[in-house]
Amino acid sequence: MNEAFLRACKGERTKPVPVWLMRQAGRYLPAYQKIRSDTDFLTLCKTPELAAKVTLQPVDILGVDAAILFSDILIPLEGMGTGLEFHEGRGPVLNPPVRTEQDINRLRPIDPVAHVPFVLETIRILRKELSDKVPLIGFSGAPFTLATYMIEGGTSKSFVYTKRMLFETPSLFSRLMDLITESTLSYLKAQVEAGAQALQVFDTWAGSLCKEDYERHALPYATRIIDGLRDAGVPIIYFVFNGGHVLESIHSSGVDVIGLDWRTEIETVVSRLGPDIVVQGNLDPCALFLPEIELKQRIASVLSQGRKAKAHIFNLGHGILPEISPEKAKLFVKMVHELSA
Ligand code: 1CP
Repeated sequence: MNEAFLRACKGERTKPVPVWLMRQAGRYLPAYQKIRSDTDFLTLCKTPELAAKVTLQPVDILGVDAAILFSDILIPLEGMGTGLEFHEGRGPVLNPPVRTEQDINRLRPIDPVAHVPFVLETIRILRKELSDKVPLIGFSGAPFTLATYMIEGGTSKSFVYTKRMLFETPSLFSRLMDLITESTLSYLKAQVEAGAQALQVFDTWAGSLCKEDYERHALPYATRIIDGLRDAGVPIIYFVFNGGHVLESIHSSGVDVIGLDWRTEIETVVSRLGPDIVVQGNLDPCALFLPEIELKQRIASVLSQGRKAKAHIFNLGHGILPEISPEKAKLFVKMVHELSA
């Protein structure tokens, strides 16, 4: 088994530098599109054989150094009692949204074995299929990001209902956050028990908070998850999208690996947090539109900055876009490997 990814997570400098892509299973791959053409997204997530199959596609096609479970951060919310639908072109809809005390009262903590057995079964299938290949990453949303979907009822740009609850009725907000945190913790523990070898916690929308609010309303809950998984024995990656203004706070969570979007250069991160950090990232996903020579220069630049940290896992700064060709994604992985060999 190729252990480069796990070794880098533990702070070891590796040659070559391991690479995987956020959203590496998805619409940019014709093999994924083929399965999606007659299976809706939720059915795909809930059918272990199919979810395992699409998880393996980028491993076989691109040659990445890690697999990430095919699921979605919103899947466990349905287990907690919210409605969940995915509408083509409009994204996720959680109906009715969670905005009042009565709404919170209808929710329950997740019981992973009862509510999301298909996720655990997908992980078990994958560990068998991946045994001689690459490690498997499990994941969840971070509590703040999950709360935004519950409270807004879907995706949002301004997070007005979330911020309104957090400012107007902070005790209600913290009650919801406590419930999501406990559920996320048991959800991630169940993933590790089923076989996940590393975990990534996605805080996609926490960057919409200023530092003070991030430290009060998002970080403590993410930290509780990181602390609560200490004994599980797997490395944790915490990815805050658009989190350049809260790097010091993220670092204070004690997380093993800091996931970075493309806005903050790794050398800046190292100068702010010191060289004793493990980083993951952080090429702009749109850089895959560059001609080959310039793409190579960008990758070389990220790699040379990564050498200033204790260890580096290469990734994009956010999910790969559906518009990218599989050939270009494959070239990207090859370039990272060759330039860091
Ligand atoms: O086939 C389709 O059209 C569905 C598109 C799709 C896919 C492929 C969605 C809907 N989710 C996923 C899979 C997914 N989502 C993975 C699988 C593993 C992999 O990386 O290959 C992961 C890790 C996620 C995580 C996820 N879902 C995040 C966090 C990461 C990020 O992108 O910041 C978020 C915010 C979501 C919510 C979500 N899922 C899907 C949509 C359209 C959205 C909404 C995004 C938004 O609110 O703007």
